[in-house]
Amino acid sequence: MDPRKIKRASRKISLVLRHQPEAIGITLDKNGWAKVSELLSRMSANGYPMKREDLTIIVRENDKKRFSFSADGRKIRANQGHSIDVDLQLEATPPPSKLFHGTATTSVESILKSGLKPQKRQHVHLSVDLKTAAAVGSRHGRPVILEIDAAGMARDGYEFYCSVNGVWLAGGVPVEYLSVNW
Ligand code: HQG
Repeated sequence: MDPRKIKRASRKISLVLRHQPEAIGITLDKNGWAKVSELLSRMSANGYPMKREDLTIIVRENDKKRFSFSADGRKIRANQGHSIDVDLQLEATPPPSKLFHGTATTSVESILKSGLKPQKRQHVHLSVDLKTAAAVGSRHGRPVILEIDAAGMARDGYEFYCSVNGVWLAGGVPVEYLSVNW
């Protein structure tokens, strides 16, 4: 597969495994896994012809390591970012003392009123560094970075999870733990 096709297929797989498995007629189990054989045949039937080797390249070379195979290689799932209700069985993990969230300037007022909410996804996504947060924020417009007092939240009993591709996840961030890093 040429790099353009890999990128196109990768985007579709991200949509399918995080948000809309029905878009190509597959189902995920309660832990978010799809059968590799089913994904390959349904991707192919929906205009994304691909073989097992192509999927291996997509998983291995994805810029954000968005997908993982199961240990036996028969299943695949997205590592984070779901809007559908799946249980990734992540363990609550003590976070670094500070985490960051990049958003658009237009969302700041609302966030400072009601806190960070997961919106359509299962979790709020937090970054360990400013650079990543800025990249995430710029997807939505002119970026602003919010600093999260993760140590304070953890002390107050809030739980954090770290996805296998290094994105920190939380159920939400109340306003008192947020400051704007203009
Ligand atoms: C905002 C990408 C108003 C929030 C990235 C964000 C990430 C509020 C937007 C991953 C709000 C949701 C997730 C409130 C939150 N009022 N706006 N109270 N609370 N928001 O895309 O974090 O490339 O669902 O700031 O790298 O931008 O897809 O979340 O702007 O890791 O793998 O509501 O997606 O990864 O947007 O991005 P999103 P996100 P991938």
